[in-house]
Amino acid sequence: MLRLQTPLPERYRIASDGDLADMIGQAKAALGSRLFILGHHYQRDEVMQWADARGDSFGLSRLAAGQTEAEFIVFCGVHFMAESADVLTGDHQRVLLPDLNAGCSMADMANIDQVTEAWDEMADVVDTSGVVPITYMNSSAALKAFVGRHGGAVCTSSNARAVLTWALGEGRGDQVLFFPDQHLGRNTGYELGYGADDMRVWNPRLALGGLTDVEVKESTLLLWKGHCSVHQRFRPEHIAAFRAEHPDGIVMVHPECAHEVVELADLVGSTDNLIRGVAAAPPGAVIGIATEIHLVKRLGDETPDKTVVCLDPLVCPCSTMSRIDGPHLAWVLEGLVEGDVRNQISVDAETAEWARVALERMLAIT
Ligand code: CIZ
Repeated sequence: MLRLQTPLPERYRIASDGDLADMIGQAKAALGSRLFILGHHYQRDEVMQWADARGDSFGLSRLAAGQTEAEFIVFCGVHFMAESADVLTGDHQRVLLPDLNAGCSMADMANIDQVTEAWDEMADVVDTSGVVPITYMNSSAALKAFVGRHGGAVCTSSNARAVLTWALGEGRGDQVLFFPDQHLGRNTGYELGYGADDMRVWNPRLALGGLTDVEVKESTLLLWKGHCSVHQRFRPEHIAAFRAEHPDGIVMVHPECAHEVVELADLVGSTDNLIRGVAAAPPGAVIGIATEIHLVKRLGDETPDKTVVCLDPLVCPCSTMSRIDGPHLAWVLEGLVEGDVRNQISVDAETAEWARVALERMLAIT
């Protein structure tokens, strides 16, 4: 999705790291409790050092909602996260994203027009009152609102199992349309005991998702053809190479990885679960992780008694998350000090209302 970030004035572009640190530190001090900075786990250190709280996308949105005193929430994450924070915070609070180009390629793989079209096409083949739409947290507010309106819910990588169990529970649904990440959907489906024949990929570029009427009718899980560019890079060969070098090593992977990677892991978990997994590993452990590199590096730095390495030797940063940097953070904060609210992310009232319904359903389930 195209979002236009204004080029920064020259003083930010040419500023040294030290100058940027002074600008950010002074603006933060001037704003005091009016400001709360959130840092996603995938953020670079130069930004993370200023965060008042760290977390995953949903954890940070909940933290934002709990910061009722803060007038300005600066979300150092990506666009869909700032939208969720806006949905969950009060009307007196404003959420800002330091760089509007910080999107999420996976979230952009399913848009509201495509999902509405898919739903209408499905309705020609099955009774959609028995289909529960589930969207991963990593999706636009418009998609969260869509699932809210159609009796579905949001899920995160920590609670996908509980949400899918709910969706396919007695009297609720016989089928799930899951978007945008096919891998999280498939890995969770296998965890729940479904087989390959129960799950089919819905390709939004093809009529009826590229499936026959019978395939649509017979699938329990229809998995949107979307993926995370970072997690999809990990391959079984990476795990084989790590295990050859470290026979006692521990392999931890994120459920956005392909199933053939997930089935080789010792621990499969969301960002928060991976962090807990590293903390729980014995001193001296060598841990190979399949997730974003800034998080892997930070885990290594913060647990010096363990060796933490990225399973992909070519390193995989979340390039959109990395757009948030010192110059953009300084520009947004100095704007606030001057009374100029830059890059506010605002979800319209109707979308926010239905997105909140879908988020609240998730909370009620988990
Ligand atoms: O939701 C998030 O923050 C991401 C990107 C993954 C996770 O597992 O928490």
